[in-house]
Amino acid sequence: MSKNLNALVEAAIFAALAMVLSFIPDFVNWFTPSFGAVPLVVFALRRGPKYGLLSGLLWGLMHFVLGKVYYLAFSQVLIEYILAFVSMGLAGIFHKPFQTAIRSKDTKTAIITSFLASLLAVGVRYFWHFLAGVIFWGSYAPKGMSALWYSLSVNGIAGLATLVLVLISLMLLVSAHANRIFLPK
Ligand code: 218
Repeated sequence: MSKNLNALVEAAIFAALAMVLSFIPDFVNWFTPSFGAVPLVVFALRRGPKYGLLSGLLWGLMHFVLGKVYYLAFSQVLIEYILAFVSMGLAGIFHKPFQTAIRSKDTKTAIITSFLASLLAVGVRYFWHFLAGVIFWGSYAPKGMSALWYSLSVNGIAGLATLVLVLISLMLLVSAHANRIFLPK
């Protein structure tokens, strides 16, 4: 298989993996971390931003196919299921310094660059959810709480929880099987 095709197939596989993990937990709770963020950041660091953004887009689109879209408005869906999920691929911007560090067995630099990649990807994604929260989800706020504070607390907690989850996972993967996971043959 050509290198290109290999990366495309992997983009679809990692998006599917992310989508499966999005079913944990199987009830609606906007505070819970996004488990699917783990394979998506791993893939973006493995293949770079172009394929990472594509995989994020596929992950977002799968929500439509599987009926997992929470629809309040067209622009809200565009922000939360296209822009937000595509943003996860931004982690791939760090794939060159990250891969150089893995190749030279510089675990410390690899972990630092993977942390920056995660911070960027998860940060940008949850910024979109925060924005959508302020504009569209304000009526769900508890009585007396402003839409801004409600969105900041909900998406701040979910974003931080996601970030912690991704950071711990990357630390384990980078220190255990980095070459096999992050360096394509
Ligand atoms: C305050 C608030 N509540 C709910 C949402 C919707 N939201 C939050 C996080 C992630 C996702 C994508 C599906 O996992 C959605 C739709 C919000 N933005 N703000």
